Amino acid sequence: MANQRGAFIVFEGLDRSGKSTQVGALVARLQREGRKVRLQKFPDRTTRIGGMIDAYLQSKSELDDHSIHLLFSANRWECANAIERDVSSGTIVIADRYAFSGIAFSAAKGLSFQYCLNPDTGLPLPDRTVYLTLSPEVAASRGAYGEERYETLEMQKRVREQFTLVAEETRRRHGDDRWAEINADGTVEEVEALIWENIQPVIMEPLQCLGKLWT
Ligand code: T5A
Ligand code: NA
Repeated sequence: MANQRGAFIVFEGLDRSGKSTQVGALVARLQREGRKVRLQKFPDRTTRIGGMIDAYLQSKSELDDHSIHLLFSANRWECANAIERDVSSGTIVIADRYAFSGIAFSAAKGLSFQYCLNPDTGLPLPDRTVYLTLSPEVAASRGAYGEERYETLEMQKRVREQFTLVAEETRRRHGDDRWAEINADGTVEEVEALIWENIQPVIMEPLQCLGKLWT
């Protein structure tokens, strides 16, 4: 299977659900196994558009809700070719957040769901999205929210509701296999084991062509 393409796997989840912790552990594990793997964080704050997003999230600038929504999407589009190129050359690409966060956060602010979905249409379709859920009790036990915009209890509650709709939409358009919900209440090692069990088949199986999101 010399020409097998790499999988494209996305991690989404509520605040403090441990996305970055788990993405880091998974990348390290795949590297130890000798797999070609690349981590892609969204927002990618290193690009010029990413710099504008970073300033907004830190409340160093103000932007209209539509403008910032489109910037988040543009930030994904500027990375789309690299994702396609890497998976087709056999590299596994692991993304820490993606278009699903884009919809959930902007719709939670009151933009229409369909408006939020549109600009990401045609982006590389993840082979699987792992959505990490956290019970409100465990979330509260992980300490205070950070300083960034959106890190309030009220906003997180609305985001959680929107993610339920995002999950339904993804399953309806792309099938049940594309979206996996993992309970992230356990220890880092327990959650890591659940994730590995879930995504191992996706990484090992030969995959069809990379699909296009929302098409
Ligand atoms: N956004 C993003 C949009 O509005 N539109 C978009 O299109 C996109 C892509 C920045 C913001 O941008 C918004 C969403 C966000 O509000 P970000 O930079 O990904 O996005 O957000 P972060 O603040 O970095 O991520 P989170 O706060 O959501 O944290 P993580 O990555 O879920 O959690 P992690 O791994 O950093 O862990 C949090 C804490 O918990 C501990 C960790 O050590 C850490 O202290 N922890 C555990 N503790 C106990 N048990 C476990 N199993 C634990 N796992 C982790
Ligand atoms: Na994170």
